[in-house]
Amino acid sequence: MNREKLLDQLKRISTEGKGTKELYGEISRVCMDEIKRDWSKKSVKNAYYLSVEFLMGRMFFNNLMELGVLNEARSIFAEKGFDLNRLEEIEDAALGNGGLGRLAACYLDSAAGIGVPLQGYGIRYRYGLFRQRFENGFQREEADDWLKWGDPWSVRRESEKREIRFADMTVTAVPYDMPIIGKRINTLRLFQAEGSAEAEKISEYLYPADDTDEGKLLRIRQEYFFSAACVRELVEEFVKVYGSRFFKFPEYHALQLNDTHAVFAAAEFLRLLTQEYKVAFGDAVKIARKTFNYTNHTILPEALECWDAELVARILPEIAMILKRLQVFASREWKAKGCLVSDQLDMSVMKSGRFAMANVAVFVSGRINGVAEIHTRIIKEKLFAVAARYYPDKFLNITNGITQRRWLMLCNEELSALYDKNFGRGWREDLDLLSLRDAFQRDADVAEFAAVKRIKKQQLAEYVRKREGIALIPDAIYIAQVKRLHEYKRQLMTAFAVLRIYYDLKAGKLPDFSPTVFLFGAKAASGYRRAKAIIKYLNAVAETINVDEAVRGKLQVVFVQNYDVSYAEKIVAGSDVSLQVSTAGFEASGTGNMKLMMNGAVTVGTMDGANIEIAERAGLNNNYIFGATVTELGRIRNDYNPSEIVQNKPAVKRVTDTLVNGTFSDGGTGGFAELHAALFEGASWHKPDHYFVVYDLESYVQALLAVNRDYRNAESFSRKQLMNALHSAFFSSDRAVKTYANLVWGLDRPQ
Ligand code: 26Q
Repeated sequence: MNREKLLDQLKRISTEGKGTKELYGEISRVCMDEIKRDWSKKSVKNAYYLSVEFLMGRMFFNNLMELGVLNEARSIFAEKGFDLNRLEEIEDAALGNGGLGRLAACYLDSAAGIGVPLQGYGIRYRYGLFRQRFENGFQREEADDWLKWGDPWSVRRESEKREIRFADMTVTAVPYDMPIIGKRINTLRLFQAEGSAEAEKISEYLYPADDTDEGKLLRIRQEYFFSAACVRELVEEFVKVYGSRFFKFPEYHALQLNDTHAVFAAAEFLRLLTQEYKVAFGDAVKIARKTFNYTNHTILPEALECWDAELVARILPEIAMILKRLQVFASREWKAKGCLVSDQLDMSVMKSGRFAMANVAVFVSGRINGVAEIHTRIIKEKLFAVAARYYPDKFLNITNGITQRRWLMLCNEELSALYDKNFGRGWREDLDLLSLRDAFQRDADVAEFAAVKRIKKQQLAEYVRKREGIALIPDAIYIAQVKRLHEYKRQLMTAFAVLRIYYDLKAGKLPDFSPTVFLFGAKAASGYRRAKAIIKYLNAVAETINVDEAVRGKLQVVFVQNYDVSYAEKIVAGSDVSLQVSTAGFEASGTGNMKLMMNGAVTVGTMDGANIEIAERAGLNNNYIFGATVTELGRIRNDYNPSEIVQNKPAVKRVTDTLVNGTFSDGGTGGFAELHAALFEGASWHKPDHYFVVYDLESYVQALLAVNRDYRNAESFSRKQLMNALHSAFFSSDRAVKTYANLVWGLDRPQ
């Protein structure tokens, strides 16, 4: 990379009479010209990350940072009278819903950063995740027209397009390549669907749900579309060089299936090999097992994909045939292993007329991983218990990670500079250096850290003022719960806890209460009624508290609109406390918890997902763990009766009653009553309070009050925060990607 030349080119850009969009395009294009010169050729062996979601966020600042010109570019354009921060207006590339999509982005970033040849394959949606605003406290969704800013960071590869055939139409898959910059420049290849109006629908919208049980034709088309485009490309390129010596294929390719959303890739692979290249079915399966690997991200039954076999057969007859043949093949293998009939049924590829995509993934994959210790244990002992008995060597854990480049270096330049001063710059590539030296733990160091946190809090407050027009209480404890809205994540429980605190404050029961701001950010899937009702409820609670003179300056609740990657960058840097309060056993890992930890927030959380590993590494005394464990919930589940609890605990009843006693209005939608019914009567197939909100509420309130008490001793609280930041190395996605490279992709030798 010729940095000097790039800087020279940047200096030559004139800002005269140009708007944000124009300058964005121009600066990006100058960078792209330089990148194109260095864009890495594929390695001998490559790993491929297949995902329907890549939640990249804003590319601009990250790319300039990776090119090593961000600070200089800021000065260059400041001199010309243009504040580069104005480009913060630019929309994020939000081609993902939440955790799973952002994880894919972090892994691409880390792989490039540490020199692992990992290429991403996905869909170039015309519209990403909807933009959210609140109207009277209700969520309103607007189309995310991210391309209105142009797409200067992609290159269309016209000559590499391919035809993808469905029974009822043929679709052209046109690749767009985005450079992923680091030690290597890898590629994120996103396919756009072109052809008839029907064909183009395939890449029009991202499915805006982070779980669903609906068998949707369009979703199947999307999944097959990009999976097939990817596999066809890899197989055809391979054949050009090696002919049909497919047993060599795994020597050059490792494919990672980001949940079951890309499992059609394996089916297409089997179809191609057996039908177009006449490989025997058994051999094809053998090769697939050395090529494909599967990461499971959720155990929620409603998120486990099962596609109606007839439906699949209607648009993809050959794929349906292949899956049926796989079922026959699998049965034979199981019989030979002496599997019980009930076990065979459990592992079946096809069950009651539906394809169980997770079972397909388990059968055809060489390696299967969960995303945190507890989650891997649960998939091995529950979800895939039978398969784990017959194929124990397939399963392993790889706890998730996040990239410190975006989630520390980019979003917290101040903390990064402080680390540079004390540790030298080496920590940027090896976060372990932060915890090796005890030196950075003197009182003076804690004070310096606290000073940085104060600055980040002010910046966050300023950002919220600009975006929401709300002034946060300065110097309050900033407590954040930012993540997708889902019942199992229990934002409703936080609303109840906040109400409890509010009532106690008003009653004078909390005389030494330190001023506190609760910050929420969350989008609800458009069809998820109860999630939307929770948003309305939280906004109603906020409205009541924020206008009450009795708690002014003491307690504030702010629900920000359109929480996205760019918003997250401000919130993770400027928060004191991270809320990670999912029902034990439900959050596979969580990654927001890691981002907040890395920036020195303490966690108030349950023993769930990666929280357990966070508390283990940062120290239990530096975090606030509360609530029922998986074991405890297992024990009480059958006899659990939330109505009994509220009968004995008037303070709990008082807050849950506000859903139905007119304290707050849901605008006549019935949404609040529905939430109440879900808690005390049950909803859909769930028993009352399926997520144990009522059960854990009391200990949650106590944990929040403990934080509040501890915060009074500013020095010792800052020290807890710093201990979290310094021990976050394990949660770097550099570590996670290295583990995949070594244990899964066979990329342990330098390529
Ligand atoms: C499936 C079928 C049809 C339509 C949509 C879907 C669908 C879409 C998205 C199912 C699931 C998802 C997303 C799941 C997800 O984000 N899981 C999260 O993954 C993170 C990364 O591993 C974990 O940290 C989180 O704990 C987990 O919830």
